[in-house]
Amino acid sequence: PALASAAATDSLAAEVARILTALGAAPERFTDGARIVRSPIDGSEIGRVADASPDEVAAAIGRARAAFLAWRAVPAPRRGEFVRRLGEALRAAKDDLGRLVSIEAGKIVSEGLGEVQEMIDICDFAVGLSRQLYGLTMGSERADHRLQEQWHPAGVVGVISAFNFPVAVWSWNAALAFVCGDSVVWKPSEKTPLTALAVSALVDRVIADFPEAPAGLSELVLGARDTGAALVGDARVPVVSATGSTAMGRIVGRAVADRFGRAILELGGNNASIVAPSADLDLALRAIAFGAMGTAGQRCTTLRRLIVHESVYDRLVPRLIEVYRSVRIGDPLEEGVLVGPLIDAAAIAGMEKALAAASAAGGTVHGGGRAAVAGLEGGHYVRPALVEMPAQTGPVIEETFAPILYVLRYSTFEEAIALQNGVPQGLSSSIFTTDMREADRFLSALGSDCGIANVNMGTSGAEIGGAFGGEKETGGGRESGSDAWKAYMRRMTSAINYGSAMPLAQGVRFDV
Ligand code: UN1
Repeated sequence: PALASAAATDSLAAEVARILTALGAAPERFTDGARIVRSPIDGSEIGRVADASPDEVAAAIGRARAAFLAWRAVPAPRRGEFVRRLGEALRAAKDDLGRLVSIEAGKIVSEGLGEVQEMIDICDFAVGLSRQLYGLTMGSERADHRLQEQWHPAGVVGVISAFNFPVAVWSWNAALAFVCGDSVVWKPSEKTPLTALAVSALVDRVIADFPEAPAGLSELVLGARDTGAALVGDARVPVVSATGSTAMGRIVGRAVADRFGRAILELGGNNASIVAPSADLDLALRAIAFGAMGTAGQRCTTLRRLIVHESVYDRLVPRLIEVYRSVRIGDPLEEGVLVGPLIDAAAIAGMEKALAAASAAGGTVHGGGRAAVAGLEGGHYVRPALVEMPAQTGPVIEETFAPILYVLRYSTFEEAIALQNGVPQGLSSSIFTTDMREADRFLSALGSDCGIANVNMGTSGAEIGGAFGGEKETGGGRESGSDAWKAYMRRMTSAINYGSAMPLAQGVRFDV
């Protein structure tokens, strides 16, 4: 085992260096610095990076601000052409970048590639959007008057992203921001700076080849809390989009509000699926397995609570426990493995703590515990856990970023909805049913209180075309598709008088 892990160590670091170099990152950016980057696959060192000091963050914002002043004057469809080229560059880099995501974040290969596909998809969306930044015209109450609104670029957009989608979350924000005429300063998770360096090198090449794109259009600042605080506190950044924990969002939201900036918050989820009496259980089983164990339970959309009708409980839950027992855990780069490592040792500790609390609250735990993977002893592997809970208490109402699925029983639909909505978070939800009335009731104003509510699907794996985000402690922000772009622009309302009289609104008289 000692030899095997030494070999794995060499090969991961070497592969990371090859990919970063191929994508155009300067070697000193990923080999020099005080912060050691490790792969969760085997715990080996795969790079070293330097944190940006507050002064360096301020300088990056200054460059982004100058870039914004030029970029806002470039016609939106030309800005779309820039994003089209970014999408092309991502297509060309998909295999390399996807692999790097897998090595740095520990995702299985298919999910690493899927994450890059999500970046390509949002670029395509943004290209079309660049010709559809529509405002409205409204009928004026005054004769010979016209009312209209326009959407103008907002300025520098700050993006703070998490380790679990180390590159896609940047792209949902950046692709929209670029077509909206904004520049972007990105503070990625300190756990995944290498994928950020790769994307940043790729964008820099697209910028260099695009005559109207100013240097500073896309800035990267590496580091942890202090780096983020310098970005969030700077009044030259009118929009801050932050993805991560509710605790982080509370700090960011307050700091941005304090200077009257706009925060787009995408925070914790505690997503539930309801399995109704009429559900297609074979379909539900597969969807639940992906929702709860995919990305080793480390998506904000991960299925964390399963609310099962008492009439199907004994037909579904034992089968699910069997799937949990047989799922392949191990090296995410290996074909056939479905559950890779957690991001670090702290994540394992968090999972163990939640399982202990669940047991103490009367839960029956199936699975859980560390998983030994031969040759990868330094990695952070666990067995996914399914916990049958007597009630929605203790750790069930918290988000633990690990593969734990709490299972609850219900008897009436109202009870199921109350359980589904009975947590502080409000990101994603779903129902498995073939009863049309029940499905639509779940989607109605009286049903799920989440930003995302699916039918006969799991809670995760959203497409980019819809607005992504959720309510309550999830933060209320929306990113990605639909009209989420409006948060990256400022709205201007104009009244235009094309007559020679000067009537006042509301019939007010002011005759001088
Ligand atoms: C996240 O975990 O922060 O819907 C985002 C999904 C993905 C995005 C997850 N498209 O699961």
